[in-house]
Amino acid sequence: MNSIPMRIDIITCLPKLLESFFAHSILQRAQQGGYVDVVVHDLRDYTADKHRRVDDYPFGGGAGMVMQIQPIATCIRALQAERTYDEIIYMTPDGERLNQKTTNSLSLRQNLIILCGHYKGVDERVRELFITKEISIGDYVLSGGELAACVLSDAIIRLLPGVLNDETSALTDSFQDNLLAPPVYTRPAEFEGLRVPDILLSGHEAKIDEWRYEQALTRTRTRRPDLLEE
Ligand code: 6GU
Repeated sequence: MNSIPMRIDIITCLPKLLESFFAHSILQRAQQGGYVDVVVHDLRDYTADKHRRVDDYPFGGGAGMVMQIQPIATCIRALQAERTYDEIIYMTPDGERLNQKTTNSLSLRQNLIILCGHYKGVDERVRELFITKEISIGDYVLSGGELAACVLSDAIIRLLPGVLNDETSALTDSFQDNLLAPPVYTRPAEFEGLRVPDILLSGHEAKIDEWRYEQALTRTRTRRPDLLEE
């Protein structure tokens, strides 16, 4: 290990949902390898309410419950007493849509808080007082911000140097350079008459790179022309 692990604190009313996600695969290895510390906080541990409630009816009436400011404020302030946070992120469908540029930039930060929204969302004053960034993972509504927090954390953590076995592999992902990734093949070289493109078997590195770049361009042009316009 050569540097301080990145720290991600996730605040949620469904801690179990997140714990199982981080207990597996690359995310588990990233934590065991000392690249990241993910700490999940149960909002109910921070409420002053004797029934451990973290939500209440909306002022002015209407459907759905609203997450109260008190437990969130208490939790965030307890965390801020321990370290300085670069961003306090609120996962919400009305946030800015997540893309690779944002995950790249967040992967360079040291300490992050991610707050998961639920029900009809959080009391607006939470956003005013604490939140520095609001992120959505797409134009559809999830039942809670937990899955979105997992998506965001995964996208960030895999970019931390050393987390992926092959360090160059995150650099050739789709969306780095605003291009989709080119097609890939592995053995066998022929399956039911379908052959791998000859160029990939040629051993000619420069030609292969060129082919991949052209494939990436074609694929982006046909599937996601919007990426080329950016
Ligand atoms: Cl961040 N939260 C919820 N509840 N739904 C979403 C989302 C977030 N992003 C897309 N849909």
